[in-house]
Amino acid sequence: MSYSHLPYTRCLDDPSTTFDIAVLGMPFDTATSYRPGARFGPFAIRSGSRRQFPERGYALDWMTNPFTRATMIDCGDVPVSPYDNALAIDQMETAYNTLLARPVNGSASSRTAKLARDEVEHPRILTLGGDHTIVLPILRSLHKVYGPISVIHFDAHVDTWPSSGRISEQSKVNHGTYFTLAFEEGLMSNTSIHAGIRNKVEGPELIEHDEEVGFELIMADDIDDLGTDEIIKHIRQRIGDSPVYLSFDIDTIDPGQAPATGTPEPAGWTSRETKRILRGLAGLNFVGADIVEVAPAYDNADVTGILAANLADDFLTLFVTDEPPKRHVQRKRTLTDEL
Ligand SMILES: [Mn+2]
Repeated sequence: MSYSHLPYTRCLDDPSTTFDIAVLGMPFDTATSYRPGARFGPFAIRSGSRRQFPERGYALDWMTNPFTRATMIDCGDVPVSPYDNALAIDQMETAYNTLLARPVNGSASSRTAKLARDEVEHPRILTLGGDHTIVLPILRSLHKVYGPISVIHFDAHVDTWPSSGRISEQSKVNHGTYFTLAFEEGLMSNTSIHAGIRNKVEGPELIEHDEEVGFELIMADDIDDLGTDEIIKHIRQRIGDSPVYLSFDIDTIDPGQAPATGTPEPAGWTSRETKRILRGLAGLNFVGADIVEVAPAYDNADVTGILAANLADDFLTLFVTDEPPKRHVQRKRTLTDEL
């Protein structure tokens, strides 16, 4: 089945169907440090989207239906090698390059042409992971079109481990090092930001390294001191007008609400808080997005798959909206009247 009942086409092989936005699965999980299983993430997210329909896609919190604002399709999954990570990363980059080079359908307003080096409008891709390593081939591909870009990285972990000291070239590339490698390859501008961080590291020097790689840090706890509005403001200021990629690790969300992931960390944000922050990011220049690290073998009653599908709808909405929605739906009576 396709994501949110979108039309499914084998668009990697067949260029005849044009689109503005594509959903693409990357079932790769052979660079994971703890619990494996995110290769089944694309399946779980599509399965979690069964109750989402484009014709009933009007979200009251957004006050819009993203599916009416652009031509969207589900392109299925990239065939990735489960035996050879270097080959798999190459396969993912080739697939992303292929879709990024397709002409847009043109039913949506121009959004990426002003950001692209060739001044041509390029499609946007929402990738369903996969472990977080998939971001490296994606950033390599986006760099060819946009040059260095910013990243908004929702995660419990910084994913900027140093790449040195690993025993082989292949072991350097994993779901904790890919941002360091992306930095070393010049794929990112120095204006990226993490949100939701709460992992333990070897020592404070790792945070200095994180800054070198180009990230500012919003800790999970910051939500208690700053609130969602200040967090939104921080992210928007950091990113400004730059082309920006949104990468969302499901472990951002507290494991009580999203247990099905490879490296769960207690004391995360709730789904409601996170969705509110996401809505506040509308209007930034998004050139792509992903949701990663969903590993359904650890799920209960599909809660993680359903949440991931719901968040994926928010990412599609971020691709097509120009500003954050008004905060409240108009009510006939206020709560104070009722007291
Ligand atoms: Mn991650």
